Amino acid sequence: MADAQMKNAFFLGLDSSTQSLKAVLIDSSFRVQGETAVNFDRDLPRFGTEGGVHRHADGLTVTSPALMWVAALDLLLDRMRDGRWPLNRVAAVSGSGQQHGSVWLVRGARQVLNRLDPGLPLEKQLEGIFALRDSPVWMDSSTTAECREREEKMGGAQRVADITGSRAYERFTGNQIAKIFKRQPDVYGKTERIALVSSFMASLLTGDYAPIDMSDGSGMNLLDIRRRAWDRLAMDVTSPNLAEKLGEPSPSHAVVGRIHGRYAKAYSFSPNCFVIAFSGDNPCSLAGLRLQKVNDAAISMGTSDTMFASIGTPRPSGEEGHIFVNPVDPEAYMAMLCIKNGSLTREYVRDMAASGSWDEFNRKLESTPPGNNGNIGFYIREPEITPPILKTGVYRFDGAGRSVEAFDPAAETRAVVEGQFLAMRLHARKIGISAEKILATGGASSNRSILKVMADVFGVPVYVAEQANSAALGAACRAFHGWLCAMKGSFVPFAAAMEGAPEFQMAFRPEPAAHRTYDAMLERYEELEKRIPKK
Ligand code: XUL
Repeated sequence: MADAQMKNAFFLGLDSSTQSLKAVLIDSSFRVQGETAVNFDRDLPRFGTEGGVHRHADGLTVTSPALMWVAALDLLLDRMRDGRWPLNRVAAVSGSGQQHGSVWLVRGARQVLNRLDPGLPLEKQLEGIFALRDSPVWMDSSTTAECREREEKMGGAQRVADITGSRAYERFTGNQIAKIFKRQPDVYGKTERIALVSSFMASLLTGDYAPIDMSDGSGMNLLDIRRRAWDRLAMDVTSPNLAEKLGEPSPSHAVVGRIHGRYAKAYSFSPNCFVIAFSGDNPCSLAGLRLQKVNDAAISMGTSDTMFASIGTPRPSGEEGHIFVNPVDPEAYMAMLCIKNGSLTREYVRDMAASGSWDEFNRKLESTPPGNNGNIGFYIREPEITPPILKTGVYRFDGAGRSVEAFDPAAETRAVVEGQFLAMRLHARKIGISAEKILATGGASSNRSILKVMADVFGVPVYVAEQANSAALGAACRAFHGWLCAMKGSFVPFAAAMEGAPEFQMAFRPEPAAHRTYDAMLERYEELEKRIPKK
């Protein structure tokens, strides 16, 4: 039955990221049939965000208005309808969300969701459901005190990592919850449900509280990643009655409901359309890039840069990196590093050293030799996550290890790109990622000059996913996978579900001489990194 239905079916992936809400529609041969997006700053200027967020005066707190995500969903759906997408043939929808962000829903919100009206904008219907108007997002780094407290109460950073997959991190939702419980007890008290961005977006579609999936749920410092259940101690040190407010976590491939009648009426979705658990953007990218073999790694270059890989046995580090439950294989895990100084930092150097032009940036980058004549730079424009460097600043060292004020513009362009990949290689090794091939994705993956440095630093072939939106595409693939599992009545391996998906294109093989230069440079980089002021 599944095979016959599959031929005519479409699968929809949404990606609620920091700066935009995107949609990708695929058919059952994984061909992209539609793409559209809502950019928060441009399309919803009344929310006053910059890059999709509000940065608060303390320099640490970063939030987004939760209602903006609601308004964005209607706008996105309108665009799909106006673009005549065959929404009536969508068999399943799933989604991706920026990780760690939390949405605080007030008592009674569930009834409001249940009763969504097709005739009214979502924003009007849902403006009253939030216990907290401004949702903390992953860029927030205001919870250092809560992190230290968690590590102390749970028996140290390594112990927290052993249980939850990561030591306590400022942006991880459990620490954000602990902060709100402490500083805004009234908000905590009136909250019925705390959702992640991913599960919140799923809730808008099902018209009910959708569960947090285990993969995105691993980014909270609350889930026991081996038992795949909330950890009692981690919950107890956070806040009272938390399990009730979070609900039970669900496997990432599970059907969490059918689409609410509102969307059937207003946008002609089939009332049978399944909603598959939404997950985090990095887990969804792993699905979109089909990383299933151990040591197949990906580097995603967006607002933040991340590097991740599927792994079999988790070896969490009490110092850095993350281990999450794998989003497409309930037995496996994924390892990940998040580097906050990603595209905005590359753009800072482009503006400073290459008159704001990528062409000029690339020309300058290519005019310099691998190894940059020994020059190494650290561009910490935002408090950094990997390695943890809270104090912002730019640090430059010449070939003799002397601190210098500036490089010439060409050296500046190479220093930022080499520095980012050397940091990834160094820190990925520490959480058990030893890449044998790398799939590049995200905005900067279309920049071939940058990809060449990536191949040479890691010494492995670099492939590109022709679809730059790997999180949205991954969400669509997960919609397909979840639907297939539901139709077959049992778990179908993701690799089998994805048979027939197009191959990725190789962009570069490493040049052995350049790679040797980087082998030697890595040690110097590690030494210099220790000299950077961290706080
Ligand atoms: C991952 C992380 C970021 C966000 C951005 O831990 O914080 O990659 O998911 O979208």
